[in-house]
Amino acid sequence: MLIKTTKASDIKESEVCDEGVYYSRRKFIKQAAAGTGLLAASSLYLPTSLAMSDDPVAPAVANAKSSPVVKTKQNTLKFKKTQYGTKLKSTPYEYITGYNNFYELGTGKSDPARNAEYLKTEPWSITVEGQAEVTGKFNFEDILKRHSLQERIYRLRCVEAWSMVVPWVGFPLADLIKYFKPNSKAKYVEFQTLYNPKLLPGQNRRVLDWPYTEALRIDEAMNSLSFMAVGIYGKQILNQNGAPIRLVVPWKYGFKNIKSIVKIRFVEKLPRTSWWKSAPQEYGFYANVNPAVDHPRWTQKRERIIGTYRRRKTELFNGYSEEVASMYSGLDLKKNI
Ligand SMILES: Nc1nc2c(c(=O)[nH]1)N[C@H]1C(S)=C(S)[C@@H](COP(=O)(O)O)O[C@H]1N2
Ligand SMILES: [Mo]
Repeated sequence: MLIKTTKASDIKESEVCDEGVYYSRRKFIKQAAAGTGLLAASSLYLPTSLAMSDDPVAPAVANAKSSPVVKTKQNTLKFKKTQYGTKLKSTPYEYITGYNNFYELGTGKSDPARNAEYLKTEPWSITVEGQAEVTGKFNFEDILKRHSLQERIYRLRCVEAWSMVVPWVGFPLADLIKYFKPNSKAKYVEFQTLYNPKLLPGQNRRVLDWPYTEALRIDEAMNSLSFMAVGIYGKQILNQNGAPIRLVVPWKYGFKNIKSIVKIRFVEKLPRTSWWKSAPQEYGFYANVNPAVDHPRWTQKRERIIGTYRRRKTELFNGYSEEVASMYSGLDLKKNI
């Protein structure tokens, strides 16, 4: 019998980047896309960089360093540490702020950092509408004042099969929602990003049906993991990451984590969210991270770890099953993507 012993220091096989497999998968995507005329259409979809650029990571970070990623008025935040994610290894700041998806600031991974200065976040307000006792327009500062800030280190898994670990600073979404006192008709919470093509020039192209819209079931929104982030690494969140306030739902694919929020609506009917609307067979409403459900054009079993040459196995609910699985006990996760 062959007995294999592994030391804790050994790198897991699943974490080693298999360049051959990775590039051939991309080549396949390119060829398949070219053959069906999908290449042109693919600029409308999320995976443009995955399908079309040769090394999205290196150039993104090189560009980020020469662009104004650090705002002149980037305040340090006061926050308390928590137990969330203390065992995870956070992705370096340059990658978190230099490798982004924020299509309103461009569809390339380094575009949001380069175009960050277009967006002005002062003043900022959030309009709250719908099935709630407290509605109206609220200054961002007034909202912020009601919450004490905490740090949570969460995994972020993009539907494009890459991942990061981000030390967010913010407050629980449940605390924000409680203030507005939603009524029993509030089955979903919808969020909208600012619509202003001058401040978000990517909105001059109809890549998506702007404004970017996302939503959660009310129980998902009230889950203890759901978080509103206003900072990263203890500093005010930069525009490319969704300043001044963005959603973080770590068990779902990245696109649910809507940035630069100006509107929150409590609604009875299932809202039509942006990516779901644009390609429903590829991006569902739930968008729960699930290695057993492949994207129609690539596998979701593994993910590239941004800032390293490693890959890891994707985990169901991005590793947060304990906190969230019970919300989906009656749901067929293969059908409800
Ligand atoms: N308004 C808006 N929010 C958005 C996006 C976007 O294009 N516009 N991209 C989403 C996607 S696909 C991902 S993976 C995350 C990326 O967040 P990060 O750039 O802070 O890592 O933001 C999400 N939120
Ligand atoms: Mo994403």
